[in-house]
Amino acid sequence: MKPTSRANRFIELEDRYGAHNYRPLPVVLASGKGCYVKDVDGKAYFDFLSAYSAVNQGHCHPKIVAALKAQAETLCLTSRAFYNDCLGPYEEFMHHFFGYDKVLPMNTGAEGVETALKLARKWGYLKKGIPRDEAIIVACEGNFHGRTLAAVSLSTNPEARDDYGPYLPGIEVIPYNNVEALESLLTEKGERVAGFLVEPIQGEAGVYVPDDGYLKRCYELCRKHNVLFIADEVQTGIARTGRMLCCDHEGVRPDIVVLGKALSGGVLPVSAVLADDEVMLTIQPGQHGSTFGGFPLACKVAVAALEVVKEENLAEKAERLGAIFRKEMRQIESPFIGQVRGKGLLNAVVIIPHNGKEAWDVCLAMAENGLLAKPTHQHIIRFAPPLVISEEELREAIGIIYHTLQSLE
Ligand code: IF1
Repeated sequence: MKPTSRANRFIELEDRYGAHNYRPLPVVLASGKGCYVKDVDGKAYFDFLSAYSAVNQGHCHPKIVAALKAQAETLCLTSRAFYNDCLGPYEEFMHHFFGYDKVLPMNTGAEGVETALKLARKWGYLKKGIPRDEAIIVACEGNFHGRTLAAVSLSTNPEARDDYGPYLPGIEVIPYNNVEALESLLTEKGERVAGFLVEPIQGEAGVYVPDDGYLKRCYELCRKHNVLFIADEVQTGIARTGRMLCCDHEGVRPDIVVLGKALSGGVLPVSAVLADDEVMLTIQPGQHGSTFGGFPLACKVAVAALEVVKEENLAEKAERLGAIFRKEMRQIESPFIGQVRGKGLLNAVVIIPHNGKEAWDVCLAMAENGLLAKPTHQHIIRFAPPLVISEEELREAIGIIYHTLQSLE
């Protein structure tokens, strides 16, 4: 896949003037609509990354963009030094939508995770009675919770973590999808553990779906040891996996939920932490905050984004189309296809190297044929289209994947 000279201009600019902390596919995008994006040469692609599940509602959803425009012309930012007429209604909306007493608004997913960890520590000291500065946060191997120093301190991925030390103390990392590991840790140190932080499906690890019942049993262990169960639903939430929250699949109601990405439909960085009063009210005025968190623009956009999810039945759609996607992918006979896994429209295919080609080459060839997806961990491709994709479009996209794999054999 060779970028055109027009595309190359933009690639060279990023290369020359931008930090080199990414290695994008050589595609330069200029517009998007629903499940499609177009590059600077006008070529259209299915977007099967959805900005890592931030654009579940599709690119430039008219209702969300309308909310953005209207509020942008009215009032964008006040800071939290004053009240504004968007935040309260948004918080009430969130209360009814997700069923938690309160919401704490932030911007990025990583900030949401930071907030959840700070809340857990506060609660640990003020309510659980953990001796000061001795609280433990438990996380899982293979996790991805963002790029801040706390998130990096939790990470077991050398690429994300190395040479950013010294790391945050008070962290224990246990294997994912292993109830016994949590049980023995809590039996040994439970009195000092404030929270157990977990992704209901590990996205970055390669869409690793834990066994049925894992979340439920972990939740019960947390209850038994008076530990907060903290779900990082930044990627799995907002209908992506076929339920509003991925934890809903197991009937688990986390003590703290972190949301981000598609909470705004990908229009602005909007994140949120949900909890009940017993936890949320441990943070008092002046003890946490953000200049932009809960800004009027974000509040209006988030309400519109969540209404779209409900109005267009995106959770049911993700469930139904996801089942079709996995069934069809498993039927493809190709030496490249290993395991196919996922929930709803958060899916991954393990790519077995063949003919000297690996996942990156498959992604380049798919891009050539009009479908964008990104490899993770060299041998896995994540397939996560916007949830507004129709069954017909999904089947067309599967056709592109199929023909691409055939052409590489
Ligand atoms: C990047 C991965 C996905 C997340 C969970 C918190 C955050 C994320 C479960 C932080 C962010 C992103 C960030 C993006 C790539 C991406 C990613 F491959 F790195 F792991 F989606 F799978 N919790 N995930 O997945 O949210 O602060 O970014 O808003 O390039 O870092 P953020």
